[in-house]
Amino acid sequence: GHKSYVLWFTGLSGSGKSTIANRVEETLFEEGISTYTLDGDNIRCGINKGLGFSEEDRHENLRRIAEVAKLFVDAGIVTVGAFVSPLHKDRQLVKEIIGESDFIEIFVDTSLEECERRDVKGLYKKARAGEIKNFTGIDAPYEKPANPDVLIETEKESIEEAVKKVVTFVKYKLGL
Ligand code: GGZ
Repeated sequence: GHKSYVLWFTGLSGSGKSTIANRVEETLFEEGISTYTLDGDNIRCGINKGLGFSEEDRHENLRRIAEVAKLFVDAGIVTVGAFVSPLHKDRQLVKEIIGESDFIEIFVDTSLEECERRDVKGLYKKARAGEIKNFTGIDAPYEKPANPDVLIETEKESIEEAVKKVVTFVKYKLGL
């Protein structure tokens, strides 16, 4: 088997991280690499049911995700995580739990203006109207990673280019 990594996507809601993460997983899978994706759908509805979006709950959400990701990596699976993970200290904790040498940080840098313009799920509108509290970018902070392993600027590059960039980096790390 190959060495394994956690590919940790961080970025605003609507930044495109899930879309890119899913295509990266597909591509790696097609190349015969075992992968698994952790995201809000399989985590916040399951083991983290009941956690909300306060700073404390996000911290606990991310801590548990990191522990789960670590188990997957120990099992030899390239593990993709796509979470807003807005605070530097929480991403730092995630990295420490997983282990720095197994952790690849990918910053999907899409401006708040663009995320709000896209507003795929209508959440920004609700947040502006005060119907959702503690919404990242509106009334909760997003701290940009200072030194991500991969930087994706969705307003300057296509999804295909972004996916290729991540896949190339990961394959290089895997020695493939
Ligand atoms: C941010 C929220 C919020 C608030 C619901 N703030 O675009 P989405 O819908 O699918 O992705 C967002 C997701 C964020 O969950 P995470 O587990 O990734 O967050 S964190 O890492 O901060 O724990 C969004 C939706 O949940 N959502 N309320 N208040 N995003």
